[in-house]
Amino acid sequence: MLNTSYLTFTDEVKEALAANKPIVALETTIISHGMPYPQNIEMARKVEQIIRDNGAVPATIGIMDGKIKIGLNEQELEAFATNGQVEKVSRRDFGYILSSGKIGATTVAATMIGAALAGIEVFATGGIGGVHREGEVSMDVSADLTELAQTNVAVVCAGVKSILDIGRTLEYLETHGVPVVGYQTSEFPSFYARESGYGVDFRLDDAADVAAMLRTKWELGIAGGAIIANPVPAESAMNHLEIEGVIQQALTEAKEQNVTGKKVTPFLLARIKQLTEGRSLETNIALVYHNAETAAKVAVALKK
Ligand code: PSU
Ligand code: MN
Repeated sequence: MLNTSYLTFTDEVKEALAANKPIVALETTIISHGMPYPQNIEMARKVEQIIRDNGAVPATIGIMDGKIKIGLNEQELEAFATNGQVEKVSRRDFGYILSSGKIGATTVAATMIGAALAGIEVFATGGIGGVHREGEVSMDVSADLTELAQTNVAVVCAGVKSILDIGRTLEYLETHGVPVVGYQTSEFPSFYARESGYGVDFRLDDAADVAAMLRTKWELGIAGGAIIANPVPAESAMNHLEIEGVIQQALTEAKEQNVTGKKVTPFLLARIKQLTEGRSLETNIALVYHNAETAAKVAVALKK
């Protein structure tokens, strides 16, 4: 049986769980390692408000003081946004970070684990990790993908950034039985851009249809999550070809500077922001808000 003594909840989340209200999980790696201060804390606060405005309760997940916190108060949120010592936590890191009392920001994989332990079925983020370019050589494949293969949480995201190998990421997800749903799109989005040149497995246009698909899968006992791919709104989207040049440059620099392992994604995000003079960050924030809204609608539909 699951040991819930490692979990703590905010009152808001505790009440929502007890009343079987819709809840949307949120990650902390995007706050600690994905965006600079103060945009990260502004985003973290507003994304929670968007979820409330759409009828669900937000649960930002992170690790502190030997506990997996399901929901963070203002002071805790600030710590994730400003403390330079925050570790990046994926599946492998739980035992160490909890037992050592360190502060750990949860990635998509780790947030899915926390959400599932708490009984939360829907999670909103920006983009997920995937198979890195040249991943067939480096074997750099995000643990987000193996988590999606086994943990029952739907992840609403704006697709996969083309800092990754989108084609191989989709192949990997297919092999592991992870459905890739296009929410109001037939094309898999590429984070900053609405297009990628790749399709989705199924297009669904209503949150109710997404909820029905998820409920059916899980009632069948088919374990694992799903990707609900939600393109960035057109007015905030970047040009696919323009961002590609920037990504190429950031990737070359990462290679030259021997950036490897879990440092790769934060390095690339920060470099892309500099190279686009902050425009990539604006797009990133806009797509997170849109994902929060969609995730709240799916969470509400799952409770009907
Ligand atoms: N993609 C983004 N922003 C992010 C991340 C991914 O656009 O902040 C973070 C997420 O937390 C994701 C993690 O789970 O990076 C993937 O890291 P890695 O590639 O090391 O698995
Ligand atoms: Mn990696």
